[in-house]
Amino acid sequence: MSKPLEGIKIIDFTHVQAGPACTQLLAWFGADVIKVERPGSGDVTRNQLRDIPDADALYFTMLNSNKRSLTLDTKTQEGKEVLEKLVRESDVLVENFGPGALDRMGFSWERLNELNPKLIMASVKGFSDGHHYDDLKVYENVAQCAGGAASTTGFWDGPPTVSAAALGDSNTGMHLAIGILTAIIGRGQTGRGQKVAVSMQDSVINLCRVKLRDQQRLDRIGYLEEYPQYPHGEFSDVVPRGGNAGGGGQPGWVLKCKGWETDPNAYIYFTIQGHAWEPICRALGKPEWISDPNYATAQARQPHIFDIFATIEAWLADKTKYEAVDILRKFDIPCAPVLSMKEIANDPSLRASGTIVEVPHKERGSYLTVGSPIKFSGLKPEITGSPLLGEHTDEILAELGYSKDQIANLHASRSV
Ligand code: CAO
Repeated sequence: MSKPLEGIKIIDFTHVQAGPACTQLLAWFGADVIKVERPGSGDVTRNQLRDIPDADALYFTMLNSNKRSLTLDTKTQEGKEVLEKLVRESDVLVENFGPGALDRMGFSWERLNELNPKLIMASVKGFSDGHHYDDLKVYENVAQCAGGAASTTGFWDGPPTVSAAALGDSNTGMHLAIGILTAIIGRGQTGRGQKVAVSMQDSVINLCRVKLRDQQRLDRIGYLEEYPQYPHGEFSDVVPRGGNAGGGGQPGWVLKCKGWETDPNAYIYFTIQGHAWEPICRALGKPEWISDPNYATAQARQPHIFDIFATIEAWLADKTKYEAVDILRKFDIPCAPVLSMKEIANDPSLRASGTIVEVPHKERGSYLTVGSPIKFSGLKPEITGSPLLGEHTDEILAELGYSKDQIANLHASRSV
């Protein structure tokens, strides 16, 4: 099976999560991704949260599959020369260092462009260039707070809350991947590379657009009818935290199922889609609600939506989350069980689709990781284990034209 990105060489100067998530995706689709790491230590995540002594941590292995690893100290003269050669032969350089780090290293965009005008340089930073916070270093939760996600997540009587989903990190990496692919297509038209920059704040905001929608509605009419605060509670002048309310025109909530007292995930998400009201009433054994004026329209239901959810919960009390979904799916009701990570890890459908895969690793044995969430008819990405630190150093140097003696000298000077 052909890999569409085969032949694209990427210098992967990334670390932690945002950058590595981007380059891993491109590697899955066939790009030759060369992870450049500091000799001796490498990406900090190799050592963070280790579960097996002396073996790369899952934090690293799950973000760096399908890549090759080159150790290179880019602060030595010899290291800089190797990087320059690599830049001349590559299509893309991806980095997510702190602000200014690449410039300090001597590889500003201007310099890279001079070395290879066809090169695409792709950067992740916490804030966009020129933003009043553009000097800040940023991690996941900082971005979620700066991007509007935290102020609108959680319950109204609790503090701003961050999501477990990596909205700041992996999400930014996915935006960057789209930018890189766009720049590659652009290069096909102009023959020139360009700089692609994505900020973590901007990427979070892009996912929080419905909350920006809500802010403008609130400014105009003073209330938001799909939030739990409506119609009995108070609205201030900012979008409130709405708990588990549905974000669109369909009310929904997380509802208890059989066993919730002891199982923290014995819940389903239940959505009341307007046109599905009749099937919902039939599923619940409440056919009288179909034509009752207090229930028949979405507007009539909203003032007592939590009473309706309580009735549904009473119906769910003797059903497991799986049994409930099996009944509700027959009535075309949008719903799903709340799945734990353990259930996801063992889900046969996710294994069959390649979304969760088990791959071999030289030190760890096999480990579980994510496969491509994007499915193609003409490509089935094959996920391989992450590289050991410097595993491909000599191989990559030889490809760049270094002789055995020169490679030995680079090792001796600790530049690789
Ligand atoms: N050889 C020599 N030096 C190297 C090197 C190599 N192969 N690779 C990196 N370095 C050096 C850099 O040149 C830089 O040195 P200086 O600060 O002296 O110029 C340093 O290592 C890296 O600095 P950093 O600021 O990137 O690292 P940090 O641990 O202090 O900060 C982070 C980490 C993530 C907060 C910061 O990189 C950042 O804000 N990145 C942008 C936003 C981002 O991507 N955050 C998401 C991280 S995922 O949660």
